Amino acid sequence: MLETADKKQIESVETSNSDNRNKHERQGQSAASSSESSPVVVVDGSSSISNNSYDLAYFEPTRILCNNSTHKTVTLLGQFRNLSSDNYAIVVLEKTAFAEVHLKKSKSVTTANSVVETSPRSESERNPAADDSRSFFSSKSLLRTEFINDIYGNFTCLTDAEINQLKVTIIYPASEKHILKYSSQTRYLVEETAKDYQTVTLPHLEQEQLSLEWLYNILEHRKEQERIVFEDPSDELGFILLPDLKWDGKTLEQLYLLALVRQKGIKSLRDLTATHLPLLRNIRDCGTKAISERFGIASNLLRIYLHYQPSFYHLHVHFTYLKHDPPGIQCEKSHLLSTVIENIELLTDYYQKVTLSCVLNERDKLYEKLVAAKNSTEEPECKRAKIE
Ligand code: G7M
Repeated sequence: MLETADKKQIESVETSNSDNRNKHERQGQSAASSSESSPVVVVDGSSSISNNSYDLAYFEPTRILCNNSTHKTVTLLGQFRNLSSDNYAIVVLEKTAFAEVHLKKSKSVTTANSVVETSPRSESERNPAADDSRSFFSSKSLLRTEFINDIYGNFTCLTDAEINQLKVTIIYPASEKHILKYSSQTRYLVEETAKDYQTVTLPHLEQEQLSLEWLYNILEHRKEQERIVFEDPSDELGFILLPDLKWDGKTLEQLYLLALVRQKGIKSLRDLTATHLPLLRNIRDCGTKAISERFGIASNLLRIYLHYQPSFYHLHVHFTYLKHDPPGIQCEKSHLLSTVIENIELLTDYYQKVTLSCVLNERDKLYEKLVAAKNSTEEPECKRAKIE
């Protein structure tokens, strides 16, 4: 059984990945300017599969890291037998939301034995999510009756595979840090004071953090170039706006974009002062304008925010559709851009002074270090409430 993968196996997976991570991160650093060095590939039908060939038929899952029935995602650890017996991969399978365009009556004309398409097939193959010739209400949908009781009926439905796709994210080779990040575990709320940040968090980040290679690849147009929605190339105010890894870039109902700032060295909310206000306002104004023009979604339908703690310490801003609830929008993690701007306008060093609450996984080294630092200064236990 996957769920009961024994501890020994898990330990060997993690040791093996730790070795590979070190190897990989060394390679990543030395290959910073290579266009073929990214280990992260989104398999969404539109992006190229770098120099690796991913085939789920070769994937052997060894452990379920997380099975989230709310978000309808399952995260698996395993190996691609056709790639390497040393490296491990994380595969995230996600059932996508319904696109409203597929909830209208099919534009196809149904005859006794065939379906005649009314729009060119090439477009539907390129972008099925935006293809309004496909519909759940067509002859391709087969209802199987579970039961009918009086006026109530339950059915299963086999439908047009093109509009019933899974979004698949693959991280390969996955490091120990990735495995931890993607594993379901108990999370705790921590109050990080300004002093904690200086004495614990900052030294921790200088020692270890997730590689920013994927992000520099985007900023330097080595990867995901065709996905860029908007770019301001200026050194000081510039940023790139593009679909987040969590979005397929097509299903409007799940719109999720990320603004990556051009400036290097702004790690997070903690570094922001009044000098960054023009940059933050530029991201807000140009980002919302670009989304309105490209996707027809007005600024008051967007949730624009920063994470604290983020996973990646290079400043970036999340843009998500208000009617979509992706992971990471909870109040213990998100800081609305408008509030961030307002706070800094009131007090330039607000984020250097304030105590910030954040949620950390129980096995996150930063969590262990913050707790140890608090225990050594006898911080009362009540400051760390457990989150179910
Ligand atoms: O604020 P935080 O660091 O938690 O968020 C980082 C965001 O970057 C997440 O929403 C990820 O889904 C997104 N992300 C991570 N990676 C590795 C990639 C990537 O390779 N491409 C894109 N487009 N987004 C990514």
